[in-house]
Amino acid sequence: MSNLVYLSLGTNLGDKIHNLDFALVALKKFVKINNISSLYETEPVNVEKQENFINIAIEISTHLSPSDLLVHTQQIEFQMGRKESEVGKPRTIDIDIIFFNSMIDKQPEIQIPHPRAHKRAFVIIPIMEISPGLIHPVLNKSIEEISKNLVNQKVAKLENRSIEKIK
Ligand code: PH2
Ligand code: MG
Ligand code: MG
Repeated sequence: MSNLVYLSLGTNLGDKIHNLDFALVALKKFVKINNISSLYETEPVNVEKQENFINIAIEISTHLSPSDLLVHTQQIEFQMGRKESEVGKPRTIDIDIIFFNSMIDKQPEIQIPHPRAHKRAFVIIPIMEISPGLIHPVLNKSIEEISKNLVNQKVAKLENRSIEKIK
């Protein structure tokens, strides 16, 4: 059975649009990408002063399990120069699994839905663009409803830029 999964991608180091492009090309080799949000410029949340991020959300279909998908996304992160020690540091790419069907799974190594997603406009606003009616399986609220609590976080849609290679 194919799984419907939402991923959040973020970058705030180097050529950010190139980084997103590179990650999407890599992802496309093992999952089907159904939809890609616009690019959003976002202020860094919960990290010491650093450059703004560009964040996007994508919807994918995959036969992979959550843990196998995580292995693949982490491989891309490491291939793109991520180091284990980089928690809270600027990064070329961060790929987070946000929703996996309507699964609820709280293991130490992988938590679905992503436990902080609903508090972060940089995750929710891009997902809202591609799937506003999607229901958060823990909160039992739509993404659109959740977004109403996040109005004071700065998230700016980049109107005239997009990911060229994939779209
Ligand atoms: N990722 C973080 C911490 N803070 N802030 C923004 N704006 N975008 C991110 O992707 C982001 C963040 C940890 O993964
Ligand atoms: Mg993250
Ligand atoms: Mg991550």
